Amino acid sequence: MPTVRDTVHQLLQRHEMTTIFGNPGSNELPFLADLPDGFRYVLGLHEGAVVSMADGYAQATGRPVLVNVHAASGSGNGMGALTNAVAARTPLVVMAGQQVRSAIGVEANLANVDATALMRPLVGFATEPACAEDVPRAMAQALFEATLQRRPTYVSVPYDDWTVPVGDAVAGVLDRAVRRAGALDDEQGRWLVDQLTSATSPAVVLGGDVDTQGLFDRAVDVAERLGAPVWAAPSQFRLPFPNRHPLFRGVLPAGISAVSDALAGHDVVLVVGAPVFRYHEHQPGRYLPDGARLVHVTDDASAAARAPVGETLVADPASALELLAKAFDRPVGTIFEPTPPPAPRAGEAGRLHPEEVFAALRDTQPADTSYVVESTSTTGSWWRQMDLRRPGSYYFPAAGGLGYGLPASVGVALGQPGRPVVGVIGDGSANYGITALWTAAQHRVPLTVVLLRNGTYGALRWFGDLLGVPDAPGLDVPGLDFTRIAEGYGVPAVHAGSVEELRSVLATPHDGPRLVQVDTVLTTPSS
Ligand code: TZD
Ligand code: CA
Repeated sequence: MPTVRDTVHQLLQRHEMTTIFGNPGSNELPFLADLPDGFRYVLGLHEGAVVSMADGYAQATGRPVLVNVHAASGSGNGMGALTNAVAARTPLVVMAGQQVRSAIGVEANLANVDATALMRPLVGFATEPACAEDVPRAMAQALFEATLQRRPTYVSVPYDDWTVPVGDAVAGVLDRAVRRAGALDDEQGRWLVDQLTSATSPAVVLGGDVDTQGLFDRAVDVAERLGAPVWAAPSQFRLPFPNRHPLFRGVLPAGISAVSDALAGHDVVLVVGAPVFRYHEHQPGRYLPDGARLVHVTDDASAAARAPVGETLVADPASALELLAKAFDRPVGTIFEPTPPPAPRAGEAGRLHPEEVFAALRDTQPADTSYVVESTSTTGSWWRQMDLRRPGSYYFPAAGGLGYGLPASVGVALGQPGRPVVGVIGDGSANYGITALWTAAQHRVPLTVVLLRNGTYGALRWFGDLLGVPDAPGLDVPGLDFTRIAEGYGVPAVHAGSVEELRSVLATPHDGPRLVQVDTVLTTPSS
């Protein structure tokens, strides 16, 4: 008779979830016995890195991914990284081992006491099946919930469950399929089109979902038909529109009044595939400029419910954009002539300006490169210099939780073999996910990590000024040499001391991972 373990292995095979990101403990070992051929276990050395690698891999492949971590301690280590996966709406199924059923009540070592409660604020669904026979169905539910809700889920499995035989009835779950339809109905469609035909000056705001849902090119088509200016929604984790397109106005600032100021003069603001909005620095004020209506399309019911303003259609952004493309069936008014970038600002002796680093990347890396960025004081410089025109070109920690960038760049590279990946990481951020370098070395992941070393938590210096705290302790990170750290994990590394050196290193072909460290001058995110 097949066991719980055989059945779950088959379930994972049927759903193509055979690349597992994990860091196991004793509770998890019985699940890993007899893994069929074709499974790949990508070991991460810390659960934060494990979750972020899986997040990058799931985003790059557009598929749900299984994460295998240890009970309370391992799950807890992964929770910071899970905040980003929640905000990015990444379908991760986090499966943790649990002590044997009879040992949970007495709180034996490594029992995960009240396992589901531990994760509940973050995950959309958490379960510890009531009996062993229910584990395969619960795993199927967790993967369907993750996909339908687009939110991580959590399953805690007592380790004595895996070898329990299951009857025929349980195998029925293997053949299940769950499909969702999310198109607008006719009346909703008419209403949406009316909003835009009656607008005198519409503005379009696009969220990361536009890119995760494969709508990057469709969004360009619709914006060109509307002839409307386009912004990326605040706190962007993916780029939904080519950043040098003449209709692109940039990423909206992440403050309430600042958004109103940026959108002033528009009477209809169409928001697609984003929450309204993911603010950051608190700048109280009106949510919208005078005379503006907000029309919102998202398939995220929670984002629809919590928005402070506007009318929302809960539907697939794909169906709304398709409808608009049909409704505005007129000759395309805009020819995509990219706005050229300005000359990069200069640094000082031995320290490059971040703009010089980004201009070097732009000029030396292939046009379809995916960038995973976790460098927080350099966003202004980034958007001034980069020229990103392809879907899947840009990834950023969606909830602002550091420790995503380095591991996610490994996950993205593993998820899209053949497409170049560059991680752009600050000397503060790198430390939270540093162990991902080891995984990159072990799997010979083709990846360039550009490490910007300004010696400080640059963004917090800027925030300190904003909040009237110019003298906070604990903001500098001197004395870190990432070339030596990287070499220690098995990743070849160089220090580039000048623009010429940097450009020459970046233009050199390489196999596997490499790290390029460069010293940079301090900038602010907005300058
Ligand atoms: N811890 C975690 C997990 N996430 C955070 N966002 C922070 C702390 C706070 N934080 C920021 O929001 S930005 C930042 C910190 C510590 C500085 C990052 O430094 P960096 O980049 O060197 O990576 P810059 O360009 O110097 O800002
Ligand atoms: Ca820094």
